[in-house]
Amino acid sequence: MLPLKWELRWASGNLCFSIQQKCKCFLRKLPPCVSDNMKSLLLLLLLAAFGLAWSPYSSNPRPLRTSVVHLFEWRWVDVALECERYLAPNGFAGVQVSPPNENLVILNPWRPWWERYQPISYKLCSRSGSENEFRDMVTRCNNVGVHIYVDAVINHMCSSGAGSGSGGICGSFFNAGMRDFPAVPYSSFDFNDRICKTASGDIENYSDPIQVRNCRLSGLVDLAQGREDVRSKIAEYMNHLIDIGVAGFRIDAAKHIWPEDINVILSKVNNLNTRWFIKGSRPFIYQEVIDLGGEAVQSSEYFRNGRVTEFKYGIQLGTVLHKWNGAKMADLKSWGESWNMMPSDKAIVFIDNHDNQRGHGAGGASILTFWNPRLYKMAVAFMLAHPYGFTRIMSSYRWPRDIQHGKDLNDWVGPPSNSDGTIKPVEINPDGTCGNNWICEHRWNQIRSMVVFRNIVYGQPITDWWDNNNNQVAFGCNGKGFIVFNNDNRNLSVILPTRLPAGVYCDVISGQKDGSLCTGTQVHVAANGTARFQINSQAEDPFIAIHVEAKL
Ligand code: AAO
Repeated sequence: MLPLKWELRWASGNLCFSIQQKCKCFLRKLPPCVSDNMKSLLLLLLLAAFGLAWSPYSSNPRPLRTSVVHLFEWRWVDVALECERYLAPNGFAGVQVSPPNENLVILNPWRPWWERYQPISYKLCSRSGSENEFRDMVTRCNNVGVHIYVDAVINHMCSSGAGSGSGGICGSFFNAGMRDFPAVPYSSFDFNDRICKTASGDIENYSDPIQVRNCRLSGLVDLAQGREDVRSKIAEYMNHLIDIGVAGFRIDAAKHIWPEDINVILSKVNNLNTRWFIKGSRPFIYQEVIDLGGEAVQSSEYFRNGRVTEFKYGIQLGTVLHKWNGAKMADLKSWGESWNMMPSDKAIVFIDNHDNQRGHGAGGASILTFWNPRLYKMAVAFMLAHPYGFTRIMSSYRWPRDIQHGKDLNDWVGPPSNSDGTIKPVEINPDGTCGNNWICEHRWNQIRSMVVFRNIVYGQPITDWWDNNNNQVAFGCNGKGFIVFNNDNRNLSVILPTRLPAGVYCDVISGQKDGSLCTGTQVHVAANGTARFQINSQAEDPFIAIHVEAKL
């Protein structure tokens, strides 16, 4: 049975409980003398009294945090600092970190990012840092209310052709040919070689669901999750992370694991650590299943275990913003399930991920990334303003792209690193941007502001949709916020109903509210709730967003 979608939160001084998106407020307008600490305490007591806890579908009952950021290839020491100095103050719910377990060191090509998807053991030891550094990060992030989600590579170990030796990043011995990983330990019995029926031993045909689960993904030795000892070893690894304080998992290559096996493994996984989480809370689970339609394996097979990646989201939204195949933003009026996407409460959504931003996985040319910042910011803003799905923001590093015949020859290049292979720190420039080739999309003002916007409008339906039947669109969030886009080649000037209380609002895209001033554009909402919006088609950021907390 699926849990009800509920939420308890403070909204403009009222304590509100919403269930299935219907909102009821009580304890109306607490006097200003009730401090924020008192409010937090009251909220916690109420949560405990109701016995409400986390589920595999909801990452975070903390009311005001709704998005996670993937800090791809960051070191644990940098993630810890980022939680404290940036993510907590700006309302991020959590961080997806790169796989923390020991992987094969690959020198040819030189330390590709994807070596981390070739496990050698479940020791917490990687280019991002040691177990002690990992523990310190989880503690410090949890202490400021930012939770850590681990990328769990549990479908396979390293490449079958990786040879043998002590080539794990922490020196663990392995013999890939013999399927021997003594540091776990796994032996040849723990792999699917006997039951895979393809000639090569690899997945050869995605129309056959059996080989997709029982054969090797790109030559990676395929664990037999149907076996009790394999299930227990994986659960032991996940429980080690949960004991440390991790809040959930991205299940890598979930498509290649039988959904029943994931279900049994998760049944062996403990509740979250009560040092930070309400007793009985379950880990937040999101499974990486690429289902664009037309293949044997379907996302819906995995819904009982938790959320699933919705890869159609970034592909379709990218196509619309590029205006390809006659697509236009006005079409987004029906954005959501009717675009052939999974139910909103099962979906984890993103504009790009670490694979498809460089041509891996699925997506193709329509995927927007930081390389195309103008459209990318619009896409991320649309995603964060729209209620569909649980949102994940990508945070990348720059690499020397070398695109030939549509393929990036440098798609393998690992994170900014020193000549000995150690990852470079994320330097923060005086203006808040990142140095050392870290892109830090999550720190771009427009994206950061929209993360806050989503927290403020969360749970509200879309209201007052408007479009010009082309690429100028606008919509409200039931009186909590309003957003307007101009992706046309002509200027926009229009008066629209917003449902916002009358007053002067700061556009949080061109600037922000700073005390009693706006650092960017001002929007005047009249007594009847309407406002004039003007957006030049050549503007660097041709969109405007206002919300109730950006009112002067
Ligand atoms: C590396 C080398 C390989 C080598 C291997 C072993 O690159 O040449 O054989 O080592 O030595 C990452 C990298 C891989 C890397 C691997 C291990 O991306 O390049 O291999 O680490 O180091 C499938 C899976 C999906 C997977 C994706 C990459 O279903 O789970 O491939 N993503 C995750 C991670 C990823 C990681 C792994 C899994 C492995 O996010 O970072 O790999 O841990 C179809 C299928 C998809 C399939 C794609 C790609 O997609 O539907 O399921 O994804 O093909 O094979 C259209 C179609 C679409 C199709 C797509 C591509 O868009 O509509 O369905 O075309 O054909």
